[in-house]
Amino acid sequence: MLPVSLAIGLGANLPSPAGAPLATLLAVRPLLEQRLMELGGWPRWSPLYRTAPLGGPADQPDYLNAVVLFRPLSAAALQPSSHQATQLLADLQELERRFARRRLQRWGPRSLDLDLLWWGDLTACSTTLELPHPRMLERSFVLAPLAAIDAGLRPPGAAATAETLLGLLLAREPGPAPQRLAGQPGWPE
Ligand code: A4P
Ligand code: MG
Repeated sequence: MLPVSLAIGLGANLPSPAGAPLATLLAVRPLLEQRLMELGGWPRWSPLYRTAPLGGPADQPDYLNAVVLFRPLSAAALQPSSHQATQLLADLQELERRFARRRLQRWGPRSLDLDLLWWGDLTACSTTLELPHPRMLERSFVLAPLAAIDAGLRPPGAAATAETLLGLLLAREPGPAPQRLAGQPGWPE
C-alpha cells in the first residue's frame, strides 16, 4: 500500500478541441502533471480504460477513464488546507474549460472530467468541494485504474483494497467490466 497521497480521476466521452477523447487525455496529461509537480513529488499514471457509461442518458458513448496518483514529497503537501484543495479544484475546472467542458446535465457526456478523489486525509463537505470524492468507491471506472497502479492500495474511507472492492462491485454490477487499453506513445502504461 502506498503512503498517503493525492488522486485525480480523468474521464472523457465527447470530442474536445484536441480531438477524440484519447487525444484529449493525451493532451491534458502533461498539463496536469505540470500542475501536480508544483507540489513537489512524483505521479503514477494508471493505464487507460474504455468503460461503459454509468448513469446519465442511455445513449451516451463509452468513456475513456484513468487515474493519476501523486505522492507529494513534503509533509506539508500531504496536509493541505481546504483553501489549497479548493484552489486545486479550480485549476482542474480551468483545465476542463480549456478542453471545452460544458455542464448540461448530471452524469451527462463530457469532453473532459477531472475529479479530485482525495488529497491526504483532508475531508470537505460543501457543494463546491467534497473530499474524499463521495462516489469513488462505487465506480469501477475509478477502482480499476487505481487497482492497476497498486492492487494493495486502500483508498481513504475504504474498508478493503481497490482490487477487492473492484471484484465485489463487478460481481454485483451488470454490464461490461472496464477494458484496459494497451500502452501507447504519450500514455506508456
Ligand atoms: N465537486 C465537489 N467535490 C468535488 C471533487 N472532489 N472533485 C463539485 C470534483 N468536483 C467536485 O461536478 C459537479 C460539482 O461537483 C462541481 O461543481 C464541483 O465543484 P461536475 O464535474 O460538473 O459533475 P459530474 O462529474 O457529472 O458529477 P459527479 O457527481 O462528480 O459525477 P461522478 O460520480 O464523477 O460521475 N461513466 C463512466 N464510464 N465514466 C465516467 O467517467 N462519470 C460520471 C460522473 C458518470 N458516469 C460515468 C463517468
Ligand atoms: Mg466531475
